[in-house]
Amino acid sequence: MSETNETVLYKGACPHDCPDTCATITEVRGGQALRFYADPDHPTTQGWLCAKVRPYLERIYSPDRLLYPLRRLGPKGGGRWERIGWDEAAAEIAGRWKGIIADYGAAAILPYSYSGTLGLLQLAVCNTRLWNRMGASGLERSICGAAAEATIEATYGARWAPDPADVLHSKLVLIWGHNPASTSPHFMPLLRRAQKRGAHVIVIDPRRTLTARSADQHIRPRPASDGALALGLMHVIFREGLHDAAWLESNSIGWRELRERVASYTPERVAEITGIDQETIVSLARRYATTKPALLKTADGVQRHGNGGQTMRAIICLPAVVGQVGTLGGGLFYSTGGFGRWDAESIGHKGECAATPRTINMNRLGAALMGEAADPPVQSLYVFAANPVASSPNAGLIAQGLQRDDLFTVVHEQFPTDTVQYADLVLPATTQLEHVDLHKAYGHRNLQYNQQAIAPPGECKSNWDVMRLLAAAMGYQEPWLHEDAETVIRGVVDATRATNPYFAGVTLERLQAEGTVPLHFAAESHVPFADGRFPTPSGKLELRCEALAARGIDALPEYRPPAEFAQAVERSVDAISPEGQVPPASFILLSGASHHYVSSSMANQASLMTKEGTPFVEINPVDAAAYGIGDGEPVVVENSRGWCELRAVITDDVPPGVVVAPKGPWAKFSPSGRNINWTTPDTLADLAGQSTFHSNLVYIRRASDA
Ligand SMILES: Nc1nc2c(c(=O)[nH]1)N[C@H]1C(S)=C(S)[C@@H](COP(=O)(O)OP(=O)(O)OC[C@H]3O[C@@H](n4cnc5c(=O)[nH]c(N)nc54)[C@H](O)[C@@H]3O)O[C@H]1N2
Ligand SMILES: Nc1nc2c(c(=O)[nH]1)N[C@H]1C(S)=C(S)[C@@H](COP(=O)(O)OP(=O)(O)OC[C@H]3O[C@@H](n4cnc5c(=O)[nH]c(N)nc54)[C@H](O)[C@@H]3O)O[C@H]1N2
Ligand code: SF4
Ligand SMILES: [Mo]
Repeated sequence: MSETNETVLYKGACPHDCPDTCATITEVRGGQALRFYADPDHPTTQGWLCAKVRPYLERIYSPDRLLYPLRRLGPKGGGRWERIGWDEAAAEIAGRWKGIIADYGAAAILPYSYSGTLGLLQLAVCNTRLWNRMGASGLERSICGAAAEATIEATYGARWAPDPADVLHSKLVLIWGHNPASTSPHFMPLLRRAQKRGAHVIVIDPRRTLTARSADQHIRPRPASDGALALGLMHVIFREGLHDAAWLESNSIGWRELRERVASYTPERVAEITGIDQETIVSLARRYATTKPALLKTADGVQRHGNGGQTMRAIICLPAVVGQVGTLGGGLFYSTGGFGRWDAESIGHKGECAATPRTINMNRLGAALMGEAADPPVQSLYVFAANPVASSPNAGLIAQGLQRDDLFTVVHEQFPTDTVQYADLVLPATTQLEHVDLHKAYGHRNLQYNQQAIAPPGECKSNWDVMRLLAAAMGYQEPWLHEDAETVIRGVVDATRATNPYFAGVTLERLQAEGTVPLHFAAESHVPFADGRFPTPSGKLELRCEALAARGIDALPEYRPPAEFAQAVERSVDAISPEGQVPPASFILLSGASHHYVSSSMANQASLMTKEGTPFVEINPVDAAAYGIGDGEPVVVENSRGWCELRAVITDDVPPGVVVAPKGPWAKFSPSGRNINWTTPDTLADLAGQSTFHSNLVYIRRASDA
């Protein structure tokens, strides 16, 4: 950090939950960040930042930043605070925790964090060390991509994806349940170039997204019917002999059983399930099987349904069936995250600690606070790098749980979020410009070091510095709870390099000097799985997966509709309408990424809120007419879990029967003081404890019809 009057440039990494993990530069003079922009030399950042992060200094220097520790005055949620010092805060937290540990055991303490930052130090290390030492409850981190991670690891053995630039070799790009124009913007120029070079781009998404608009073809299945579509495509491919039998025979197990499984997924049946006509299904299958190289790029849309695990399983089998795994410009692109697998022991020191007493699924936070976690009850919640009241499912129940008088809640945050509102103690957090960290990406194959560019404002502290302070207050002596930031990062980098070949040549010194360091790929390992070796139990790509079978899961992909949709009729009778009226129809509500926020991060930044507009729900003109809803009119979206008010946007970007309200808006800045997560289900999917945000049936009425 420089306080001098010279201009100094600091290399950094965008910390947000976005596959692009952009390389940034902060220009500092006299201790002030004057400019913040993209590193022109980074292979995927390519010298530009997205609309969300370009005005980042607004966020860093926002007058809304939390600057001092605060203690609640008056009732929970009342928004009255007094400023306290860090020593007092740490002593109070340690005192409360020691009491809880004495009365209930450390399992009564639950740390809750997710993806405010994706840093090695500020997230991965802070998720583990202190809590392992304490013996606190563990958190099952399944709000985002758990089903995809589990199914890809089961089927392929590792989450390895091509270099994004290899799309320039693709002749077909199938983008499935993924909206990179908003969620991975740096993929778009590459996709455009591939398209100009003749690649045919197909988007499969019920909604006409920004990505779908610029595709050559847009296919719109009914939500959560994608599993049937994938099995139907395989049906046609096998029936017409378009599968790559030679590749399947030598590189996979279970392809004949899979062929049998898909026999019943005729185009007739699949058309009925998906709402896509038979000709489109057949021609998509033929095109996918015969245009090579064919890249299948998917992300998180399809897995956030009740049947999301098996849907992912079915989709990720496709590249194998057509022999595209391990080809340049072909294969599966979900995440590059598997290459940068850190050495886990050096992160969490779990081997030196007792077993985690229990694990609570983060999607069940409200239920856990309200008694589902009973033995012991959760008596203290420590939230950092997350905003569950805005971003987690069934948020009304979370807000209710957070009002329990006997719950001690600490929230470490940059801003006064919806979750901060319910804290007993609030701790002020640094931003990415004010701390160091190391990042790997899930959308490219480089490591990025983030230098500290400016001093923290007020009394803000980084996650790791707070962990160290709390460890000291608790009296924990282990040296690994007291190391400085660089020592921690060095330790993890060195340990990872010793076991992970992609870290060959990576050192802290190099990271600090170069900022961006590419992971190491030998020429023959540039294309994942090109050598036909899969780190699965069988060493092959497992279309039939015994490891899943051992967990009571179908060993082959299968399609079943999500239970929430099957129960539509009964649900409409029980608790929907207080007057006992049964509304005439329910809608499937999808709530994917907004264009201008990352989850709820940045959704308090005035310039971005203006661009995104009043929190809205998109409704098809046919449905709007049937309900007498006008464009721009306030509507109430509701179900048995809760309700919120949104602005109606009438558009055929959504098909009849489906409505879309993006995640992100804060409850406190929404018309009714609630957001869409007051309606989303906290039911778990068929696999990996995955969230099911999109398997959400809602009713809609005009707000004026009380
Ligand atoms: N601008 C922006 N960028 C982000 C984020 C953000 O909030 N805003 N969030 C970040 C995070 S945390 C994540 S996990 C990633 C997510 O990245 P993506 O997965 O690309 O984003 P989503 O919008 O969650 O889902 C993608 C699409 O799935 C579609 N979808 C929903 N249900 C179905 C279905 O049943 N079938 C099909 N075929 N499609 C379906 C939705 O309409 C949506 O367009 O993005 C990251 N990047
Ligand atoms: N309806 C609906 N809801 C969804 C989804 C959906 O598809 N639909 N998607 C889900 C997905 S994919 C995800 S990943 C989750 C994300 O959910 P969360 O992980 O809760 O992410 P955010 O809502 O962005 O909240 C992150 C918070 O961390 C804070 N923060 C940032 N950096 C730091 C730091 O260094 N230290 C500390 N202490 N705080 C920091 C930010 O200010 C922000 O308030 O949301 C989920 N919510
Ligand atoms: S949010 Fe994504 S695209 Fe935007 S700057 Fe960060 S990493 Fe890059
Ligand atoms: Mo996510």
